[in-house]
Amino acid sequence: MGGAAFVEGKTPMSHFPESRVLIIMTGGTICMQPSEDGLVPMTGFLKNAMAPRPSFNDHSAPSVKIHAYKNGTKIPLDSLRTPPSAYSRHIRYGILEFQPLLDSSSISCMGWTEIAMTIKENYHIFDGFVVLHGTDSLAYTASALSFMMSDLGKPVILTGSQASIFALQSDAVDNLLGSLIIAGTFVLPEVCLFFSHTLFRGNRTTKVSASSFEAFDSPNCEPLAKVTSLGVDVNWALVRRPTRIAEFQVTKYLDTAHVACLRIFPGIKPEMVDSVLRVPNLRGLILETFGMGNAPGGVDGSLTKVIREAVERGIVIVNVSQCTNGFVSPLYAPGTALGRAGVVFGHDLTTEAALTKLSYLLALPGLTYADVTARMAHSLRGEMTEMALPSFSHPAGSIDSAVGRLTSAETAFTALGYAIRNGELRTVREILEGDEFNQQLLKRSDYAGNSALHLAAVGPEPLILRDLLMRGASVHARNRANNTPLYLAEKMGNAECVRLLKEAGAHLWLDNELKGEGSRVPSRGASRGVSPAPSASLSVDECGTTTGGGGGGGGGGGGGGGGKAEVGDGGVVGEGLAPAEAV
Ligand code: ASN
Repeated sequence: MGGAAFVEGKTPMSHFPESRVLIIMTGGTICMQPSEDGLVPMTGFLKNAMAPRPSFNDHSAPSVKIHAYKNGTKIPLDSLRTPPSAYSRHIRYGILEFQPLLDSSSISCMGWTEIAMTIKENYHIFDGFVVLHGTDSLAYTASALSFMMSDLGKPVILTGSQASIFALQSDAVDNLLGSLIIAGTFVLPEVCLFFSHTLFRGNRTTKVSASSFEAFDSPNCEPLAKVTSLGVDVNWALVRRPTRIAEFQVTKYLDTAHVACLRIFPGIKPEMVDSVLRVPNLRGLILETFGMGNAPGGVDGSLTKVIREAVERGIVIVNVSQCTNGFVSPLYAPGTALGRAGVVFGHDLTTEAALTKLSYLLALPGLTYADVTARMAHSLRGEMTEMALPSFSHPAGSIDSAVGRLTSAETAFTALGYAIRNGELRTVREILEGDEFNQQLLKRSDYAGNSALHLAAVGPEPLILRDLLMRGASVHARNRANNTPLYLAEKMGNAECVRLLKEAGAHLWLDNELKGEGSRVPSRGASRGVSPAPSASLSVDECGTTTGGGGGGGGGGGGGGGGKAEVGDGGVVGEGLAPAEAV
């Protein structure tokens, strides 16, 4: 993930655009230093831990200030930027530190609210967020944040380390650098956990080792991405996409005060379970059972009786497995008894996800007991594997002959570009029907970095734009000129597209963005059809979807200008992000 153009010790005039990432430092071993009282978190992480390291600081403009918001107040932050990554971008970042910094064993619902609200306040001025956090409760925090944040459109990446960044041998630099680069490069609209070169969906993770650098696993869900010597290999088919038009929202509170977790063991007495279930004001219990959801039946079924009575008192009881791998099933006889007693089967939820999901649902106003149990049994944020749905047939069977001859995603993307330009909603739908194409084409971009949504933003048919949004196209993707679909729609005066994009959470980056001021990176090859600032006459050809030149598709790099083949070989004109706004 090193930068091809970076020479250590030099401060090159960079031609590459910058992404902006806000780091939220909550504490944890990553920032700890030895003291008389053992390891304690140290403040000043940017200055003490990051500034001296060349991979975090290209010494381009050490005094540049950016701004961020905290509790409604705009505050200036020192910033640094990385050398250009393999994706031909710098990541400029600043840090907001918790006061006080915490060992993660002390994090609570208040800390989660603080993280979530900080992201909400700064959502419009950063491309992505990295949360530095101790590892001990990291999987709980990742799960909690995933439920608190709905309709997230930007990456939120949690990380930490097993050894302090100040230690000679540590995993801290790799974990932090990987998180920064991913957060600043890919529009991954999920709460993720990055550790040991692997990006996981946050609410699928669990801490599996107290000391190994491979501290986390996601036993029932493949990683979302892997970092290798070649770059970041994102499994786009797995990445969640928005399925409705809605703005990013944060639910501020979780009801962690009235839920508990209990691990079944051989010989457990019904009275023990009963006394937990009679804790005053208890509203929910996560029951960790054996294997596929087994619990001792008892000769007289007394455990089941205790559980049934609690359910009748309105306590939500969720069955999850003690095994890290696999899922609970109501197939076993005692399991069936639990099911009849009203226990919800949590399928392959981790305990961390089950506990935080239940706390989230119990905090939502107006939900009945039936609403909560129904939602517990279904995936809200990809935290559990849904039962298999009937698969769609291949699209080629149902579409007209021209499209039916498609042999590759590149050709399909070109066909999609033409259909968008011509305002042919039906053809657009036909091309996108079918799970395989649907997933790939929304992530693709042409040689100028335009996604299907960019093209629709300048096209004649707002219904196409709406359709793409409903299929999960990202409103935050940038083309190679660093422009978002909203910017292009504004520029074209497509009022309906502007309205829809804003409704879906899109925003302009700077007050002066439309004036095209202040943020341009010099062009190095302006003759490649990349329009420095798209003009009112912008056409699909200028957006680069024709079959000539760039070959109709830069590969599924995902947005944010992120695809390897999409960026860095000329004509890059920064418009959306100022290198760093002086405060
Ligand atoms: N005790 C530390 C914490 O969770 C462990 C770590 O970060 N590696 O804050």
